[in-house]
Amino acid sequence: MGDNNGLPLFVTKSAKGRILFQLYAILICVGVCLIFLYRLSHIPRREEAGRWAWIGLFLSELWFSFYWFLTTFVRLNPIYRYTFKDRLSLRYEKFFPSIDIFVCTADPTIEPPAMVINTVLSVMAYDYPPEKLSVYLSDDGGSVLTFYAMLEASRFSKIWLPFCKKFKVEPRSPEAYFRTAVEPLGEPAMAKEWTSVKKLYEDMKKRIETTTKLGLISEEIYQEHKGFKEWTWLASKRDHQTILQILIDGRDPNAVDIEGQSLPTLVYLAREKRPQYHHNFKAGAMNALLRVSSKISDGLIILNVDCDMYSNNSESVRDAICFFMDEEEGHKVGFVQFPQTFENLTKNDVYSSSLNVINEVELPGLDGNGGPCYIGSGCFHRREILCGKNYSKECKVDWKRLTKREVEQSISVLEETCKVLASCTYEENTQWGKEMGLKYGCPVEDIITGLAIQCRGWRSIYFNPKRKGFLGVAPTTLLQSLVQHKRWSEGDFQIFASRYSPFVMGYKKIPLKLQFSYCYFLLWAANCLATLYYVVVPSLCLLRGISLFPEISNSWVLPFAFVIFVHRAYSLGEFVFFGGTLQGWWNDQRMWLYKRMTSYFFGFLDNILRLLGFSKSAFVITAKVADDDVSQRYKQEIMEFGASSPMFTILATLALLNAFCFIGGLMRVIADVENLVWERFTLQILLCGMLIFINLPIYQGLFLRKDNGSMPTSVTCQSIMFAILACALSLY
Ligand SMILES: *[C@@H]1O[C@H](CO)[C@@H](O)[C@H](O)[C@H]1NC(C)=O
Ligand SMILES: CC(=O)N[C@H]1CO[C@H](CO)[C@@H](O)[C@@H]1O
Repeated sequence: MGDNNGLPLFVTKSAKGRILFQLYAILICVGVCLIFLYRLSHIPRREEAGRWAWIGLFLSELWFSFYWFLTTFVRLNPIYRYTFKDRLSLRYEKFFPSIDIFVCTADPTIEPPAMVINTVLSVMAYDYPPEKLSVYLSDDGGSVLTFYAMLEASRFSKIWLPFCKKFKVEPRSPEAYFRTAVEPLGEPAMAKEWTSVKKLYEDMKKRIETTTKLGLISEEIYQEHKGFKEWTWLASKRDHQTILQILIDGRDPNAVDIEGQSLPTLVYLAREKRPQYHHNFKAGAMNALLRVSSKISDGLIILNVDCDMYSNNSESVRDAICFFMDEEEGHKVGFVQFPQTFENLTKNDVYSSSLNVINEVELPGLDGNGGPCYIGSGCFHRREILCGKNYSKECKVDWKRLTKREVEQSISVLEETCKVLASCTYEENTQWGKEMGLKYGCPVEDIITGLAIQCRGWRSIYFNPKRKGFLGVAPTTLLQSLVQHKRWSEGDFQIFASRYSPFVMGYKKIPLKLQFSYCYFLLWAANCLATLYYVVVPSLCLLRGISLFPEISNSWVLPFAFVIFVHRAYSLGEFVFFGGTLQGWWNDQRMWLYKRMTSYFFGFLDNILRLLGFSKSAFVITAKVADDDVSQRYKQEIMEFGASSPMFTILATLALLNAFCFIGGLMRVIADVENLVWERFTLQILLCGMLIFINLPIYQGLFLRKDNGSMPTSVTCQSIMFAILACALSLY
């Protein structure tokens, strides 16, 4: 049998219906031009009221059109990738590269150890030769509880890995598997084994959760592993020595599972932390892992996953190396990015956390325009590329010729040599954080790291299989979601306004169309001003009796109606085509608005403040556990307020403001109905009415709901005051 040499290991396909999309784009373009024509030819004269409001509206529309141009640009040429794992296996099964998997966690209260080890176990159980697999956990919380959980996981893996093979378990996170799986029928012996493993898992989980709740390690457990001694001198999570424990040494012939098969290497690392040294957040942790792993297993490929993103597909590694090992294209590939997908979404996805449109349309679009960005989790890199290597044509790797470097040292010597690599001072006067490893100095370090790799000449690949490779936990409250987006948009905009901007760093290094596509994401925050303007000014003008749109009987209404209708219809079509519901789309529209009015606004503001030298950007982790009450409401898709936050004050104020303006405006046109005043205000009334309609959950939260998730009284009072004040100011 031939090994079908010459056939590629992956194919790339273009999206269908591109002509239709181009047609849509041209139509919108024409509509927008007509709107501009109207705006320019109807500017109110100097002495008329509303001249400035008009000009402001025009500027907002200019911004929207520019941003629409970016979104369209991203969508022009989406591509989709498909792999051939059978060909890979035939050709290379014996020559697979070694893989190091990095899992990062930062705080045992926000990221419970029981969840972390489920991720760890799921990646240990990849369908891949175990001697070529190493799993590293970086614990920036320096928590003995996480270490204890890892110790438990290292023991449980000896049962779990053979169990996965025997029962063809999918997904391989025990929690996710046992949550839905039912006991297999058939042989009683099999059923018995299945039940006993389930029981073992549940016992382990209970032990970990009890210990976590207690917050300390019992004397009994303390004696079980020498590693616990490290915590005897631990001052605090911000001030401690490096803790490095190799829990399973894959080279050790005695490290086998219950069936006698070898096990992947498993390492726990809490890098050194000292108050006088900046730790550089996750980028710092990743760089420490890069150095430590280079001494222990030195895997050629590196996968990094967030601790809440378990592997949902045991073949993802094989998928990824199809790209790296392809004979024609593989040597150009720098990294392979999987999408971020979530398991605990509700049907209509009330906070629009699914990222479906980004995952299914925009990232394939980026891939078509030159390569997706690196989004921090679920990404496979080649080690040397992550460490700063430039692309050249001679970079072709002969995977069959690669010899594995053997590490001779004993485990304790190895642990000692590696500790130095994770110390605070190691990076002083080196290129780490600059030319090597992940870059420092930005809250979204992943984006600039990916961009830098592309600028060094490497191609990146976006791979979005039907069955998702990694599943995480989506935010379950409105505030979490808004804060998360604030962080993203702020960091993105910070990149745009720095020397890492794709137009500066990528100049002549990546295609212009990719530079523009990056900007689509980097300019999220900049949308806030135009949106806020559109939400506030037309409504206030309605209250005051200033018309800003053409009369309903005027034919200039047509371009407005056409653009709004076609644009939204396209958005709805796209959303539903990729598995959304109608209600889900409506929720998505609402979140679109809320993000722009709050997250992006604060992200933008913080950037401006930072540029002026005021505040420093701080990294907030989003909580991944929720109490019962909150998750109950989440399941019922009731919007969660419940905390006082300036974000909510803004949302509530604007919702009330629109309600007041709507009532005021209606009264005005009804009073003057015989003069056909309503004709001049129809579009403004519609806009205002639409905003009220989309804000219904806010009015409920303000006035109707009595549960803990309703709007706090302080927010209600403040927002009523502000809204009345704004209306009064605009009237007088
Ligand atoms: C996760 O994997 C399971 C099978 O193991 C599959 O049924 C499910 O569809 C996957 N989830 C996603 C979101 O792809
Ligand atoms: C961490 C978290 O909030 N998980 C929730 C995800 O959603 C499911 C139901 O959809 C809940 O049961 C989990 O508690």
